[in-house]
Amino acid sequence: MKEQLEQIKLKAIAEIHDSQSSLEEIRIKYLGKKGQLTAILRGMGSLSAEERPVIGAIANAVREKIEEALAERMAELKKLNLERTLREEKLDVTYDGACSRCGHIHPITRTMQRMTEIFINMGFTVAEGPEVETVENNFDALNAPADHPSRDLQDTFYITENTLLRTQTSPVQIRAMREMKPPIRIISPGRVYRSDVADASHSPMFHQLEGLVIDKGITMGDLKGILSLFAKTMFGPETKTRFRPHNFPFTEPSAEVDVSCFVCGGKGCRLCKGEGWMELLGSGMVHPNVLRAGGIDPEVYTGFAFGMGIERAAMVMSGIDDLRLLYENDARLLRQF
Ligand code: 2NL
Repeated sequence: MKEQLEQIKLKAIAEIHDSQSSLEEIRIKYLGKKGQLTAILRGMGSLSAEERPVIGAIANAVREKIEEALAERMAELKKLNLERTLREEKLDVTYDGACSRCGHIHPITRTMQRMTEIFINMGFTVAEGPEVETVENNFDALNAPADHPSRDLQDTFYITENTLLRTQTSPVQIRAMREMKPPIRIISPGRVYRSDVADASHSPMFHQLEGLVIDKGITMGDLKGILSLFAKTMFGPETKTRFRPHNFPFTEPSAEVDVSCFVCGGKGCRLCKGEGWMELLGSGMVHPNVLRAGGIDPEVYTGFAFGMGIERAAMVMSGIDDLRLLYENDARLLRQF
């Protein structure tokens, strides 16, 4: 039995020493309820009274040795594991980050966002609508009679007899008039379409921002105040505005608004072609027929409206002289702004 115990000890210690993990399996194999050492202890009943304590002492010593070896190996494996983790998973916090080039906002989007922000700060909200519109919303409701030249002049993309690609964002305002009650203070930025051949200053798709204010007692003074404040905020506090009489079917009276050139301050330069002024937008008091088409009583309410092109403002502000450059998506151009 002594021999057996000695063998169990040597075998167990050797196994423990060689093991890379699964120490628990080894423990169970020798010291568990059905383990080899436990089996020996169980067999001790057949021993003589003199032998029993001797063998018992040896068996206990063997158990202790095995437990000791297990604890040692456990500590050793833990240390090895930690060393390996430190070696294999080390992180160099001084290493350069992966460098990816950051994109940025397109000049047209940026100009549209800037204009929108200015009007939002003046109490306007943004209204949106479909780009495929009805002829009713795009022309009829805007006081353009069936034979009005504007329908032909604005060479339009018709989808069917009654539907088209909107030529301006005014139909958004018509929809708003029908859905909201005055006071109304909205802007409608978005894409519009006209059947033009693309050149340096024309594109069959471009962007517009229109605005509409309707309430009791709105006058041309409100129009001038809002639009000159917009111009000063957009182009700088020194900016002057000039209101020239004009004619639109949807407004009466109508005015085109020029701003003093923000490059030369009005002296005349290359950008303003020696004029000192740059055309910014069209505007006017909403025509009574348009108010009626929007379900608003022109005897009770008045309003003003305006519309401006976004591309032109984006071009003068970023010094681009050909509209087509804005749509070519050439990264070499876009990266500059
Ligand atoms: C221009 C001129 C303008 C409007 C747009 C408008 C909309 C409604 C009623 C009345 Cl619902 N008017 N819009 C008014 C005046 C001018 O745009 O030259 N845009 C680039």
